[in-house]
Amino acid sequence: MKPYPPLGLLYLSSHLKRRGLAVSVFDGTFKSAADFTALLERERPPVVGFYCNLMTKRTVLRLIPECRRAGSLVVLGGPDVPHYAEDYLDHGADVIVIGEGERTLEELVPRLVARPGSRDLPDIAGLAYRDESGRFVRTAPRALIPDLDAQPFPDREATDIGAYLAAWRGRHGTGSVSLVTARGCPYTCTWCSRSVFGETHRRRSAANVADEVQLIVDRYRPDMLWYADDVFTIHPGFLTKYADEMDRRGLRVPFECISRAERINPAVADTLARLGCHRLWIGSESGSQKVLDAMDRRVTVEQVQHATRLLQGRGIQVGMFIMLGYENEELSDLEATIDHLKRSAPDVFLTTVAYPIKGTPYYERVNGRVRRPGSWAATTDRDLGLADRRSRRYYQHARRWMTGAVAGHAHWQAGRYLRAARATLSAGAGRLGMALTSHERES
Ligand code: B12
Ligand code: SF4
Repeated sequence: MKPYPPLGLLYLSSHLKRRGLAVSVFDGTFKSAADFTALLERERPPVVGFYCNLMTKRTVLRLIPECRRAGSLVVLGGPDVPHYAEDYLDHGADVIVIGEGERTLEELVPRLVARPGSRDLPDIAGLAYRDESGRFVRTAPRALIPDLDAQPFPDREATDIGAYLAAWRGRHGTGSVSLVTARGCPYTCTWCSRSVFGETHRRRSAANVADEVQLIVDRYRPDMLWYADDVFTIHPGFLTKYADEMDRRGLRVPFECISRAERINPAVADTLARLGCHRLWIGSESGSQKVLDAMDRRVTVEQVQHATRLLQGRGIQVGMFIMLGYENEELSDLEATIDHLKRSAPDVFLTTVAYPIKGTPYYERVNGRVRRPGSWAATTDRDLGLADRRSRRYYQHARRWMTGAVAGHAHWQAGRYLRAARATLSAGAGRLGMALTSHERES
């Protein structure tokens, strides 16, 4: 229950409206499939576009036939489509948009509306489709939008931000709104999908971002912001300018963001505190340098621990993402991660078992051993396993071990001995489970 609206769709909506196209957004977060069907039947839109990522894929595949029954053409975009374009076309999509959607849709939609039956689209960059003879066509790559400041802000009025804030406040007492200050990340972490923006980085100016925040504050009065950038502190010069700009306007809204440990130094931590950062998430991933290097994370375990101290010393909470089950991870690497978590004491950490997303270097590395536990349509890349990796059950136990050991340590340090004992027992049960399942493999 920390929902955010789909920013990509809201960007597409504002862009297309500015170009004079009639667009409406169906945001499914608080709605049902029946609401969508009713809308389809009422409006019968000539073109329906869907945002496809690992989470929306199955719903999209379920709704495509309904769109076709209503006489709508189906266009798909988002991070999951570039590497599965043919599969999506085989499951009923008419056209796939690869990369940023704004300019591609601006050219594509009028063409589809004017000639719905035609698939003569080779001059529109950023597409994949089957031509009239059934041949798979991929057009030239779409150039990235050079000036993000020239783009309109996301069309938040096209969805119900009030419903999002109400959901947040009902559950957490505070309401949050998301925005992005940049697009793309130039780093090369092996498991990360950069299928939309590539390995590029473009950013908006400090004044342009502050204008958007001013608008968000005036219109929606959130208690918090979520900067959904890949690496919020990637550019220290931007951060300082942005903090100055916000100060000048008397704007200070608490926020959460994600960054990288080596992009945090004392000056950056001071600026984050000045801006109102309440929690910063770090992709810490592992306490084993061997595993971090294999992931091409380009960061050291010590840098993560140092950044955590710098941030917590300024009252900023630290959240960490931890990944289990990466290539060649041994028991000693898991032990190193527990040790790292005890030393750095993040305020919260979340664990994921590594999964190879198609198109990533990790996927390429393990390809051949990738196992899909069902048909392509019934599964997503989140379900992909590796032939000789330890079983899911093993990693469930490893999670229990990790969370129990780290919590036990923290309780012990704080003198909460009963809770420390309980957590340590839970860790022991996890460790035992690992021993009992260490012979199991995924498939
Ligand atoms: C913020 C974020 C989150 C947030 C909030 C999500 C939200 N509702 O806003 C949280 C933390 C909850 C989250 C969770 C997860 N996320 Co996430 N997330 C992001 C992140 C960092 C930013 C998304 C964003 O706003 N981008 C900015 C907009 C402008 O870009 P965009 O959405 O891609 O839209 C553009 C194009 O894709 C295209 N487009 C989009 N839709 C459409 C539709 C049509 C019809 C067309 C033509 C074009 C088009 O045009 C848009 C404008 O140019 C992205 C990485 C990234 N930088 O995009 C990952 C990312 C989307 N997440 C990802 C993943 C894997 C997840 C999780 C599954 C992780 C997990 N293990 O649990 C969960 C799933 C949660 C869920 N229910 O969806 C992957 C998706 C990979 C994939 N192949 O699908 C990404 C790409 C990260 C990565 N690099 O691997 N995520
Ligand atoms: S995980 Fe983060 S830092 Fe690494 S490539 Fe992806 S977005 Fe960039």
